[in-house]
Amino acid sequence: MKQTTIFTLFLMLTTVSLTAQNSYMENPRMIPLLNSVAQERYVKRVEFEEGETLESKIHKAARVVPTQQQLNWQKLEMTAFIHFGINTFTGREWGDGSESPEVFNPANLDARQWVKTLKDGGMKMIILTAKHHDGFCLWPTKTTDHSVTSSPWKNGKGDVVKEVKEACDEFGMKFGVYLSPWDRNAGCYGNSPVYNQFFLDQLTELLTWYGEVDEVWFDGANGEGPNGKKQVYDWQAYYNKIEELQPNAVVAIMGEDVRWVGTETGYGRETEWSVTALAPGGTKEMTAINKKLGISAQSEDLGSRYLIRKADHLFWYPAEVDVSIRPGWFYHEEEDNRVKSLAKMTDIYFNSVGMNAVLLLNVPPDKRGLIHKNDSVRLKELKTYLDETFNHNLMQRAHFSSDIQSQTIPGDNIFGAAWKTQDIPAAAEANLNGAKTFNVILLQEDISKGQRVEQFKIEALIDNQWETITSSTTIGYKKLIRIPKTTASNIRLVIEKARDNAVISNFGLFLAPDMLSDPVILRDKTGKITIKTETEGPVITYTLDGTTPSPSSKIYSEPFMLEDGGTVKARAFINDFEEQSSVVTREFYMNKSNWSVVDKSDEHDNYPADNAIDGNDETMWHTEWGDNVASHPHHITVDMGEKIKLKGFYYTPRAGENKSGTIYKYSFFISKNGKKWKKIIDHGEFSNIANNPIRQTVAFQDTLKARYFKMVSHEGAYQEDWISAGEIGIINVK
Ligand code: FUL
Repeated sequence: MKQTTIFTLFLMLTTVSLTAQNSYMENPRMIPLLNSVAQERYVKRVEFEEGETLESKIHKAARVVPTQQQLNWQKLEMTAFIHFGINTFTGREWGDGSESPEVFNPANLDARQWVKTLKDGGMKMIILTAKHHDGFCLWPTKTTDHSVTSSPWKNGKGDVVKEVKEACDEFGMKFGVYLSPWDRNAGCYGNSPVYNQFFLDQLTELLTWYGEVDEVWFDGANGEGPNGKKQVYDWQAYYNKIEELQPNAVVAIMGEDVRWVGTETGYGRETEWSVTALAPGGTKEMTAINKKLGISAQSEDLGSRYLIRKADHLFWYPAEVDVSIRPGWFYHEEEDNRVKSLAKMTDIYFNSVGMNAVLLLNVPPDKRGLIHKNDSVRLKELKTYLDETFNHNLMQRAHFSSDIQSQTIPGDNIFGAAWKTQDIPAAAEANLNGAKTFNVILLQEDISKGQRVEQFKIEALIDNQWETITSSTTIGYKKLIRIPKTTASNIRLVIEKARDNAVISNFGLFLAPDMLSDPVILRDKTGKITIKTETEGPVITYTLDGTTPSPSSKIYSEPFMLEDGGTVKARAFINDFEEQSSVVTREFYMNKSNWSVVDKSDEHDNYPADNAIDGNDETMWHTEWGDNVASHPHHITVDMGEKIKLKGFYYTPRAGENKSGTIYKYSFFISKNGKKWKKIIDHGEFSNIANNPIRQTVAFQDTLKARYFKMVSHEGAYQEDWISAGEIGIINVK
């Protein structure tokens, strides 16, 4: 069904016939052709013929269009994720499935508060983790006892999915479900046919018990490792079931409609093609296509001409940027003060929605079953900031040159229906009706016609001189560019390179309010602390006793020493303390100036093990990599110079984009004399580190005393033989 309808080449070179209109009625996934001129469109997929020229391939690439479902989804722009479940109560990121449902008891759960808070933050859909990797179901499923039914919450009579869906309906919010294919609780996981049926039954319940579902999210995560259970998922059967029960839903990540952008940082690509050579979903056919091209959702290039030359197919497979408002996906009390700052959230908005993607922002409710105030305040601030930025389009009263105006139809955007260029390069020049000051540029392509622009620039008439003020590559559904404040009387959009005539549906100019950026707190190996802000001028105050910095706290004027570690909190102020940034907290542990590496399994010449204890996240220890290199276990043994009281340790993956060598499973030992060792953690895991490689802190059950520690790796996050580490250190008791 899905296979034969949505993937059907929909090629029409004649006027719209009755048949086409009828088939659209029957099948809403097809795009209707409304004008009576000759059209050529490929809905969601195009296949090339053997030996097809690049020119002909590019011609087709410009005509791959989204399904109606994909188009509707793209227009949502901002959507929300809710991670809630067993982990909310155990403090973990990945439960192992052995948790007792007894721990699940969100006494004050109020789904209306979630939905209202997210709506007030500008979100248009909510996707709920109906089941995460631990297998605990938030609805009273008939497939397993491992669900809300066995929990004390509402005496086993509760249903989180139902409450969220009802609240969504009440507030006019779209609704989606996250159902983890990887299940660490289900006894049948690994017995492929049995688990596939179990999973289909769960899917059926979710897609038939609650009404309309707009997005189904299939996570690709699986931490089983080479010796774990091997489940062969029947993706096609899952897709067929969704097509049958919720034909209007999009299926994301391991699904065929919406693509994972490739990181969990909140940042998309500057060149973000929705028309990709990357084949969607997890079926054998699609996996084989990607294998042949050597690409994955994480590849930098998914749609360039270079890739198209090699490709046999192209797909409409747009990006979704999933990121959490906090460091973790689930709520952890200790992260209450680590809610991302407004500056960071704004940055994420511009780098997701403004980079041709949909933002999926996770806001995890707490143990009470409520969204914490720190998160709801930040959401409101974000909404206010975006409204203040976008409410006034300085293009509104601009005049475009007459040849352009003649092609437009009045509408809700500056070009009306669209400005369709004739020949490339093409320029649209506007007189702004007096000098205007702006710092944000908005561009949109009418993607119902395809995505075509490959290179453009913006020029402005500043003091009677034309200057190029910015340039970039793709546009797609939406491109937002922030530039330094610029005052100009005329502005020009130049489409320099495109796959066909560009269809620009919006061109806007805005003035975003000034933003106070948060302080950044840094420490070097000796323990010297430096605090700075991105923007110039703010006064910074800080505290070392855990209290919140206020205007009367100590003013930061120069670097200071913090040898034994501690908590530094800082805040920036502008306008005579009238406006303040958020509070930034950094926890530092003892400095490492007396530490030395006494033993290591191996090290690459350029990345010695010493780098793991030099106090600098930017330098790393890396073991040899490539074929025939030493594999796990790798280890490092550190002498801390004296006996220290410790209550935990941390591991910081290497800095930068490349996270190769990140450790997933490890053991941790301590010793007083470097001879007799005590194993503190046996085969522990850094949950979700593959997707979110940030600092991992591990607390011990008791406070311990040791002079030496040893960390041993058992498995890498990306199934590699080698390992890497930015920093490894201990959490000391003072
Ligand atoms: C990942 C999962 O492993 C995380 O726990 C989280 O659910 C994230 C959205 O996707 O793959």
